[in-house]
Amino acid sequence: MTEDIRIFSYLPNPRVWKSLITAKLAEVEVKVIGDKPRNLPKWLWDFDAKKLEDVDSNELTKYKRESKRGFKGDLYKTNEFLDKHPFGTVPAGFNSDGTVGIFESNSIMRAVARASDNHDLYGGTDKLTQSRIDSFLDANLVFAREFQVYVLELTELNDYLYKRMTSVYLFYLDGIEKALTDNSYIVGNELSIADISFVCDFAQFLRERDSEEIINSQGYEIISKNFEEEFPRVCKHLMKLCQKQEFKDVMQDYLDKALAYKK
Ligand SMILES: N[C@@H](CCC(=O)N[C@@H](CS)C(=O)NCC(=O)O)C(=O)O
Repeated sequence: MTEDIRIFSYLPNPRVWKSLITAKLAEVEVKVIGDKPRNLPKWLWDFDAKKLEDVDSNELTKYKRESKRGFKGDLYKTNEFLDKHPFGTVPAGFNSDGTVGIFESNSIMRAVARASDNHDLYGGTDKLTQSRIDSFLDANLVFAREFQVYVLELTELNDYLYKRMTSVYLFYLDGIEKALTDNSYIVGNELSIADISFVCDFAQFLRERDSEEIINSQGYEIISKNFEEEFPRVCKHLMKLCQKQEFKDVMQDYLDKALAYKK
């Protein structure tokens, strides 16, 4: 079976899980190509991504680019890749023949949802519901970008970064808690890609609990320390979604340790 969407990324990657969970629920074919994070500098980033050992060594210098975010040193990206992915990031999504690049994990997930015959996960045919889902996806990206910086700087925290992350966390979770007051899902009473995106990004954030010692050694507390008590609806929602088979199949035991956290 040919794929509807192809994704190149380091793996495992919660940003890719958004698309994989959506694909399972909406019966879409997604092909994922990638390798462990530390091995991605040894790949040529392209629609037909391949290991550098399979590329003519005389060609390599023309693909060499300085990494910008989340990687150190050089990466190897084709001009075609950068044409389709002007920000040069992974996960990098493509349509089935590689003529269109789709970047930003929420947008790749949306492309997967749109590729399905069944649009229930993305508001069905109701344009306003689709727009409301988009609103949550935007709010989620702001949160995700902020904690990407926090995670990358985790061994060199400072008051500015820590306070900023704390306020973004409280702002975002407060909104999700309110959204869940009268609804069983983030948008209304049906599962949508807003829930999928929330679970994948927030699960990644909760893994700050694995770094408690590093955070404490710099004189700070983990930001999610009181998550269960402060945001009971969000917590219940996260647990409920993680128990769904499609989420479990993709995320496996990723959250077990963070959710078993004892203060
Ligand atoms: N908000 C983006 C984040 C993507 C991103 O920042 N990717 C980084 C790795 S974590 C990257 O590909 N960096 C490439 C580089 O350093 O050149 C998403 O959700 O897809």
